[in-house]
Amino acid sequence: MNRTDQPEVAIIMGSQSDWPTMKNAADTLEALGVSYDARIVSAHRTPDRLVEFSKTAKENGFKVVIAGAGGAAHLPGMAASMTPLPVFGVPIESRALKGQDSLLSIVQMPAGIPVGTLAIGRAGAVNAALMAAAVLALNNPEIAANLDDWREKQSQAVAEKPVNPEE
Ligand code: RP5
Repeated sequence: MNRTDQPEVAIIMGSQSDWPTMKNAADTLEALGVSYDARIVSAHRTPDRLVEFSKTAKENGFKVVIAGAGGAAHLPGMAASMTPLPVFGVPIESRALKGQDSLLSIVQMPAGIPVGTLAIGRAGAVNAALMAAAVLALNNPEIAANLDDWREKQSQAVAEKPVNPEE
């Protein structure tokens, strides 16, 4: 569910088909009490929407952008070229090349316009949200405390000894 009260993080993705992956970023932000807005913005299919979003993202109140795309994944880099906000890129696991195409397209930005690139797929989406929260936590004690709690719960959830699957 999107939170609409002045969202701090924009989650953008190239296609509806990216949502099952990018929802992991949304769910993680939700768990950390970070407001977000999620929308489909395709570098190839909706270039005007990309320009409009990117050029107004900062003035619209966003502080961080998370951009997920697959294949020839231009979305994060193009968005980064048109906004001064930090952009974290999530390579979607593509069918043909298992996301290696997405990863290389996003990570290999030429010097001058950075995209903070995360891992392929779910791990990247979750970690992009954690990175966004860490950025916001620098100036937001509530998010900082939520992030500390989240990490503490993660540690507590790890058993000290492995169990056999059949037990
Ligand atoms: C990219 O093309 C999207 O980010 C998506 O990962 C990929 C495939 O899109 P669909 O053909 O599934 O819409 O722009």
